Amino acid sequence: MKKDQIFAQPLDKVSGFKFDDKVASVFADMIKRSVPGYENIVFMLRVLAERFVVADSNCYDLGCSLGASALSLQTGIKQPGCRIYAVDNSQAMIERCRENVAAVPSPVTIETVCADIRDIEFTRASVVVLNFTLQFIPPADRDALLRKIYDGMLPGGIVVLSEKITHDNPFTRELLIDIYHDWKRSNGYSDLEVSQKRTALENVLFPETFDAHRARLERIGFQHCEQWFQCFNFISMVAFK
Ligand code: GEK
Repeated sequence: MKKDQIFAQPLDKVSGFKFDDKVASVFADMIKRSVPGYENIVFMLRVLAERFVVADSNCYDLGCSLGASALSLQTGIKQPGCRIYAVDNSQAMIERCRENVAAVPSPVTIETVCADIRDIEFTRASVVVLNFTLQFIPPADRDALLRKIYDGMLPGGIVVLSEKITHDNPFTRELLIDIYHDWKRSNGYSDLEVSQKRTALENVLFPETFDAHRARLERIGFQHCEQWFQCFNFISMVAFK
């Protein structure tokens, strides 16, 4: 696994974070050292898939990056006639995702799609995963995207939404960010790397509170929206149609 050193050297100007070739080539290491609980969440997707994927349905891994979530869903699917769509608008990610998917023979097809997740159609969806992807969609577009997902889902289907969150309470907000940065440093990132990455994400990743996410999901019609995982300011939710 190639080590992420993208922000290791001082940059004259820190530009907005992009999922380009440089990032895609170190992404497996980057996400493991930057998202607490990532591996745990990805692993659990197979458990959710085993329970909620029904025969002849579709699953969607939206913002699939290298395909980790799609591959986990694939392992859990035991029903016939299912297909997984792994979608990302980064060409560099999708190319690598395609290679990763091809390396794992399975009766469940994963179709890789290079597209903006706001532009795709959803049909007969039983499990839809947005694993740390909605946070990169402009907040003004989030309702429409989730509504479209809801409309394309089968009754009883689930959406799994993992996000970096923020908190209304300033004490909690700052404390969790601080502890999160301690964790990043314990994973080998320097103060400079932590600070330059934070700047790069400033106008790219827009976190919301858990309450805001739940309110949106409920407004759209999802039921029983629960948080099933949390590590510091990173959570994963599940909601049912
Ligand atoms: C995982 N889910 O390993 N349309 C399509 N893709 C997008 C869009 C968009 N509008 N915006 C961002 N992306 C993965 C990890 S990473 C999370 C997801 C992170 C894609 C972007 O190209 C990137 O690959 C992914 O969403 C977010 O389980 O880097 O924190």
